[in-house]
Amino acid sequence: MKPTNNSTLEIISPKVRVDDDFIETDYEYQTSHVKRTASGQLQVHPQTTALKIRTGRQVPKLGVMLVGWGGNNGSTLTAALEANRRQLKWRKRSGVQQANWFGSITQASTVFIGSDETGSDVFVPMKELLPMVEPNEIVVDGWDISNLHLADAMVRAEVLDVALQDQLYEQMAKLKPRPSIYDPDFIAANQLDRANNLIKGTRQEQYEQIRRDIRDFKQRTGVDSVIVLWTANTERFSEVQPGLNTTSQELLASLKANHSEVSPSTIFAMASVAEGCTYINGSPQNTFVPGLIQLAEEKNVFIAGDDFKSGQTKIKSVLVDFLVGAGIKPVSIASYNHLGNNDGKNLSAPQQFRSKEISKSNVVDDMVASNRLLYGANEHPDHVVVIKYLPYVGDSKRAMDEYTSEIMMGGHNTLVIHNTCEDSLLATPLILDLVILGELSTRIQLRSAEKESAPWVPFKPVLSLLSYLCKAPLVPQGSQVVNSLFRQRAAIENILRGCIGLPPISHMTLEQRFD
Ligand code: NAI
Ligand code: DG6
Repeated sequence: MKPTNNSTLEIISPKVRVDDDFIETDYEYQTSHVKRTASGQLQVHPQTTALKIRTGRQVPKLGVMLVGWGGNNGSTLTAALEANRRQLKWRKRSGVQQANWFGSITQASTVFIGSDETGSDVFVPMKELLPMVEPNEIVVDGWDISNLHLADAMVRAEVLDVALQDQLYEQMAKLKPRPSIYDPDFIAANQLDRANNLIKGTRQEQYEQIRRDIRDFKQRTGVDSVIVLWTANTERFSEVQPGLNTTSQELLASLKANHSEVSPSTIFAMASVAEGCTYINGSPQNTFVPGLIQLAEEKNVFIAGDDFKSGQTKIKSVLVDFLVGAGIKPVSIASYNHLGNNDGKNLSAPQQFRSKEISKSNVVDDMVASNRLLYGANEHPDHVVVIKYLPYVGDSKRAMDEYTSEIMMGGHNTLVIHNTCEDSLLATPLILDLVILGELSTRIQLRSAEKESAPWVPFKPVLSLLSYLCKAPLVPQGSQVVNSLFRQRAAIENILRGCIGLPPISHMTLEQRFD
């Protein structure tokens, strides 16, 4: 069985069946259930569950609607899609550069498959594991409170080389963001001069307009499915209160009553869910108030977020995992950022900074909690996050981190990291992965193999599989938040492997360690 038509991979297994519609596997899911006894003993019960997993093979024509389309990320994604589609090349001082998707796990990373007869490891591109949306086929549209067309938005962003911008300008000038919802109470006051492309009316009327926009996009382009993704400015947190937004009914009533605490991003998410479209939040604010989560659950529509995990936080979710896993105790983490793009300008306002501070700060919690040999029950490393707006550096964000850890016998180890990069060139490939993996997730279902009549079930509406790409992963109620990048990636790889009948990667390599 070849998982995709152009895959170099062929699975030879009686447990995998393929027809025109599905790849179906018989899968033994092995896990351990732990019980705590009254005396504090941990009883571990290894469990094996017989499952069937199936993945739809028909890849839809995917439309992506970006909220904040004319921003640095939105314009860079649009330019990158076009540049890759046309396989553009351009001259830089250092030579000729070709369009690529570096930084995307689906497009530019490989997955370990097994060892060959010489004992060498064999890897294949992640995108060859299962049928996935091809970036060149994605159709983009979106909204922005600024009316600049996408070519001028790309120029304003100052992210891409000018020689590339020149090749894209004419095409991108044809793309114009739809008017959007502007509420100056939610984003920084310094964004006012961009706000010239607005949907007027009450919140209910704005919601109806967004729903019409989604339907209009579908109808004009003929896309089969749409994902809506927020890459607009970071909003302040909205209040969460009984009577306002703690249930779906409350939220719908608050929308109708034009309640001032229903944020633009929550209106977009409500409209997206009502249209049956997956909604992804690339910013830190609490768009997903409890009433919104309930709405998504009632409609069985995916929601995922929060906040792209692109640079400093990604490293943190590797480094702290490594330190704690090595039995070393991080005791102080200081993270400074300065950047000069519009994101930095918006984050220079206290309430918007606070949203980002929260999302950047919780990232070490689960790793600290995993090791009670190092940390007491309420003990936590000191952790500060500072962000400063420095216009001159533009999109070239500087992130400086100092990690101090306690090592043996009261010794100390301090690591200092300085990270400079174009922020939007790290975030854009994540947007691509979010929509590709988000779409793929709609085609994966599993069921118990024990009863023939057991129904196929999809992932829960809160799509935690995308945690790898998010700073503050939203997970279903009662599930554990996992921030460790290694564990997040392992979840993606092993689920994709399970879909084609391969076991999880254990790295045991017993065949190489025993005769
Ligand atoms: P940006 O400021 O360049 O773009 C945001 C765009 O959203 C602007 O064009 C603005 O006019 C528009 N906008 C604001 N409110 C809107 C609304 N209600 N409806 C429609 N459009 C609206 O910011 P950038 O750099 O593109 O980042 C976007 C978001 O992604 C920010 O919230 C940022 O914090 C978040 N993010 C960015 C990362 C990165 O590495 N670039 C990583 C993690 C998160
Ligand atoms: C300042 O940190 C600006 C932010 O928007 C970040 O650039 C963005 O959230 C990326 O953060 P990180 O921690 O993943 O590098």
